[in-house]
Amino acid sequence: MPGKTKKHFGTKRQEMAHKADSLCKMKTCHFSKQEIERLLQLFKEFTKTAPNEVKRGKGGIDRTKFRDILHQHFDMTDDVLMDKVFKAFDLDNDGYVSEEEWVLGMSIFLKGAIDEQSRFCFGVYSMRGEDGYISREDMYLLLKNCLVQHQQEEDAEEMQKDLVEMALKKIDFDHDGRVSVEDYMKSVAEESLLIEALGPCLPNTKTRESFLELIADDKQKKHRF
Ligand SMILES: [Ca+2]
Ligand SMILES: [Ca+2]
Repeated sequence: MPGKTKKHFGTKRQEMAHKADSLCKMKTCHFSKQEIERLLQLFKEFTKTAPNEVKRGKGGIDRTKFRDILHQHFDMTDDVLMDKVFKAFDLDNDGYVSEEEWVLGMSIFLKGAIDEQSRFCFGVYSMRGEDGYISREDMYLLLKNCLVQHQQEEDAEEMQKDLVEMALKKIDFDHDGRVSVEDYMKSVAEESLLIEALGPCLPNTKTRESFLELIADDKQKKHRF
């Protein structure tokens, strides 16, 4: 019956508005209520093909889908880093990015203050959940992809080691041979370019702008054009 469908639709809208409202009030959320509603709509689209339990509110965006989103909307290509960004979004570590994790993660990713973003990048690089530091070994693995394949392997290995020592010198603020979150945040506060020192894990200006445009509320859109 058409009446029934309409009522159902209305309830869903209300539910979303209510959710957006409570997320909007959170201190760490930098979005307007309408932007959050757009983000929740996108979330719904991204999980459209997900199994029923996800649709019922458990789970959310899985690793593969999240990687697609980062690739499509944020030009990211490095699978290893994209998986780490996914882990940084998946705060409760259940293998899915939930609605709340999606909105709060995007808030840092797109609109975070420098200290929020450097903490986020540290989380990406430090492989959260282990010892809480970025070690020489972690840095070696992260920076490996930055170097173009060298003809002689021995030379390449030397270059990688040099690169790690150089990077460590810059971001190991207290010089104890490993990078803590404090080291990292102090280094970035002194030199903001260091924020993505170990590989791209934030949107660039172009992709940030176009994603914000995608979720902009109508008022802002009119203002812009
Ligand atoms: Ca999760
Ligand atoms: Ca240190």
